[in-house]
Amino acid sequence: MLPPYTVDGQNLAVGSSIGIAVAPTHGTDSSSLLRHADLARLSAKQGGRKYFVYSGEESDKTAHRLALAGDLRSAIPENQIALHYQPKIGMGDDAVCGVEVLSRWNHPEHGMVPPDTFIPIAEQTGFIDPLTRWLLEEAMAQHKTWRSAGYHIPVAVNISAITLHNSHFPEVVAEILTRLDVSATELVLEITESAIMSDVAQAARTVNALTDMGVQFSIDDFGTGYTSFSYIGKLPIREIKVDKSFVFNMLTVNEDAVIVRTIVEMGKILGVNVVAEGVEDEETWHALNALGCTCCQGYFFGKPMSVVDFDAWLEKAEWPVRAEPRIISTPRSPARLRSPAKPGRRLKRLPTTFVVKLLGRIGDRREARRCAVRL
Ligand code: G
Ligand code: G
Ligand code: MN
Repeated sequence: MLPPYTVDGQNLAVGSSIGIAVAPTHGTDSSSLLRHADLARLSAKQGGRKYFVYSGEESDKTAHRLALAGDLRSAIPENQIALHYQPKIGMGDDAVCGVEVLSRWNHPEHGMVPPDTFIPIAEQTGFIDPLTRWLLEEAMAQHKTWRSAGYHIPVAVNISAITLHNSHFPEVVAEILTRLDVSATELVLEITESAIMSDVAQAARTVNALTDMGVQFSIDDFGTGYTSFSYIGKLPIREIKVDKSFVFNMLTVNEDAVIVRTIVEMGKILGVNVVAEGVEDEETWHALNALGCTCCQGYFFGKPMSVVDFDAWLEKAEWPVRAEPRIISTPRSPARLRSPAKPGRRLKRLPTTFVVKLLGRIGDRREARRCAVRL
């Protein structure tokens, strides 16, 4: 692949995909031929292929995506995108320690379009940055509303790889926080391992610039990506979120239990908080508490809810909410992590076989061995 161009601070990876429609098999007039060639082009792009010949079979799904892409731009002005909030519960005091924003698109014709569908479309159409900016504004405004009602709730927003690699993103966040008068420590940005790995140098610049402002970073879906562990140690990450696929069956599947335990131990060693997502029952919550997990999120506490439902959930007060921020220590500095003495001693508590197994499952076996040996 060609290296990306930098235009006005944005890294633009330029690629091309060709869609082919042949007359008369795929159409006998110019408009149907062009439409079918366009659908074939989109299929090529989605499948990561250079070209695609129109087949007709995939057209319904692709045409639907093409229509959604056209509708997405008017979704914000027409109030179709809603922010839903899912609580995170802290261990120890069982209090709400934050919420995650999960966006929902209520399409006038197609009903609820899930983020798994529309976020990739927003990414492909260049709409993800304006969408994320709008989501951040809404989320921070909501944080302020809760604050004036006596609830202190830090808010986490999911950030796409494209936004993470936009060198203007820190300025955008700074502008929103200043304009809305919200402290940066109230904002958590959830990024995935694959987003970091797709351009480590730019990811590090963005994460460092925002961390300097006080914004906190969380690594989402931890354990499912293609991880290089050395990067996690070098970035000032505040928390890692154990992917729900490991949490769902941790009480019954030994391998999942080992992975969860290992990630929690690793979090303790690295000095980062560990959030378990996908906690669906009380037993799992107790088990995670016993392991020393920092925080839990899942249907057991609450599903992602509209703000009205979330406020009703808060009123029930099953899980208390703080009125004031907890004192938050600054994320550990990369320099401290690189110092070998202390981590080396503490790492002995973590059986190397666990690490190898975990990292091997995660992906890069060579890196796994290197990390394990270094431990
Ligand atoms: O809420 P749900 O389980 O349907 O979310 C599915 C996926 O979509 C999750 O991985 C979540 O991180 C992602 N997602 C939800 N809302 C947003 C958003 O506002 N921005 C980004 N980038 N991803 C989101
Ligand atoms: O990828 P990310 O971690 O951002 O995805 C969060 C998504 O996981 C949310 O959209 C939410 O719908 C889903 N989720 C959160 N808790 C649970 C849970 O306990 N069970 C299930 N099945 N899904 C959950
Ligand atoms: Mn998330």
